[in-house]
Amino acid sequence: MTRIDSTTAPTSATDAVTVHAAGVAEGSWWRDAVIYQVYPRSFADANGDGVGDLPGITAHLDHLVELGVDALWLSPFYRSPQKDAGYDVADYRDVDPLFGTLDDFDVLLEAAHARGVRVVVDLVPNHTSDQHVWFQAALAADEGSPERGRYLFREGRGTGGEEPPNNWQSIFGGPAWTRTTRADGTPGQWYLHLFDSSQPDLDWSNPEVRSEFEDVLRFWLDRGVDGFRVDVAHGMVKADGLPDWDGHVAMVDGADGTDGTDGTDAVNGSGNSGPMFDQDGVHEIYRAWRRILDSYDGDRAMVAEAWVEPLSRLARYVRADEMHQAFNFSFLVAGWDAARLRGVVEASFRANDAVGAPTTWVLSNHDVVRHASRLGLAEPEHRPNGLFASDPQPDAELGLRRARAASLLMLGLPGSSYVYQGEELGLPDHTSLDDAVRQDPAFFRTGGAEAGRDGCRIPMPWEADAPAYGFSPDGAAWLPQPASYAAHAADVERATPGSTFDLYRTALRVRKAEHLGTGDLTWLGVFAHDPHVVALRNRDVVVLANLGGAAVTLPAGAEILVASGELTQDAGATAVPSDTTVWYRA
Ligand code: TEU
Repeated sequence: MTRIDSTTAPTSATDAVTVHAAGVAEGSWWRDAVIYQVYPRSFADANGDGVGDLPGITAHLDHLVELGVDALWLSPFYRSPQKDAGYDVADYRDVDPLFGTLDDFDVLLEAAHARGVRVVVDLVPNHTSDQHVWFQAALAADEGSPERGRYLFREGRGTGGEEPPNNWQSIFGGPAWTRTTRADGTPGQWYLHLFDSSQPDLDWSNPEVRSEFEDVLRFWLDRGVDGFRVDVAHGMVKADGLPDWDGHVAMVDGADGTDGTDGTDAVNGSGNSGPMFDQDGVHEIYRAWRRILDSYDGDRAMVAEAWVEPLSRLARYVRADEMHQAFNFSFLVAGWDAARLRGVVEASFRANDAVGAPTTWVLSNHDVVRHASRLGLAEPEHRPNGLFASDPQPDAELGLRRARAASLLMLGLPGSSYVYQGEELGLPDHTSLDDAVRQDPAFFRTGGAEAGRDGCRIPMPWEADAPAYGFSPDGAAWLPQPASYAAHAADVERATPGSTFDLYRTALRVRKAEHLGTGDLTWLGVFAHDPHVVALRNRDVVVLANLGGAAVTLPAGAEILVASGELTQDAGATAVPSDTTVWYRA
């Protein structure tokens, strides 16, 4: 058992990480905001078609107010054939009938604002749907036409052009090129799609593409949104000539986000360093967008979804004249390892301090196995793209215990945190979905080798005893919910002291009262190299996560503010058991 007392817990100056955030105006809402991701198709279904919708979100806003979040980020609800769950946009200025109408959006925005909750919408600029008028016009137009010039059409290689223009692979599996057919039935040019073939990539060297998206930004800013989450923000600009690349196009997997200079693992550079990612030219786009946002009142903000490492490269997206935030996926992939977590936290602050930006933290979203399941896997640092029923199943109890501890660690860090719908209920993934109901294009494009992301996109359980756990009025649900969701239903959790909802609600209240989001960080020296404990001081609060097997005894008189699990007693002193995080004042 490790014991902390005043003699063994020095906090030397070298352990302090000052969070400068020099580029942030005093009082900027996003600097320390807790932002809740709503995945509209799975949040709440008001009209009974089995797919969530905007009126469903409006009807459940009080859940979010009770939770205490500052803002919502809505995944795409725009007109779309839904080939990639709305990340294939056919009309950037309209709501898909599946989700409601523009009026429904205005009602939601007003209702959120009336409750003091900001609203961030998703912008998908790397690609459109193949049903977008631009792409339809491009297919109908001649090779070399201005219509084709908005996308990346190229001649094939080989004598008859039968080979793709380069060797790039789609992130969802298979080639990143699809060949078109001419009006006369003969094969024509190829077009690039980093994702599904229904998601053709735009050519961002074309000024018309730039001005169109600037106009889309204004459309939503004029409606009153508080900001944008920018999809694939690292992918819009491709290297000149679209050169071949033998790397593997994938999400970062198992890297630790540091730049390798602090003694931890070097960067896993295979993921996103290819000619389609993180090109220098992308930053000029964000500078132009920043000027537009700054021309509006109300402190509008942008967050980059950029799977970029090391963190010093990611920090370039949050330079003072670019984005406000970038998702810290290095934290998400750090697994459940004290040294790695400390390394990522420290590297994050150092990288962002260098550009005067605050940090963000995230553990789950609609693209990854939820952390309540991920941290229950035998190797939590390895992040499969979904799970099959035939895979080794996560330990649900261990996963939830660790997830609660991980969340309380995250929420105790200075900066802004993202919470994915359902994590406040401790939801696991559906890890045994029938393949017949899967919808993620990644499942199909990998020929079933990857399960894909459906398991983390299961409709929310609102009421334990209602059909579809209250997701829809008559029990319809676009994906089946596992039986385990009954115990996690919001009505049960809201009323149960010590539930995961109760933990998040308490943590958010204390976080706000103690101003932890704008604090600084000092590592507790006694644990600075501990293989099992992450312990830091943020303002007057100590955040201590015990990832090891043995309990950690707290100093006498420690005033417990919130704990992710039951604490124990050790000779009259409070002790933190395995896989538990505590906030205390000492
Ligand atoms: O994700 C971008 C991205 O890199 C991830 O999609 C990741 O590679 C993928 O989830 C691996 O399975 C964004 C969105 O978050 C995602 O939902 C979209 O499918 C994708 O862009 C295309 O728009």
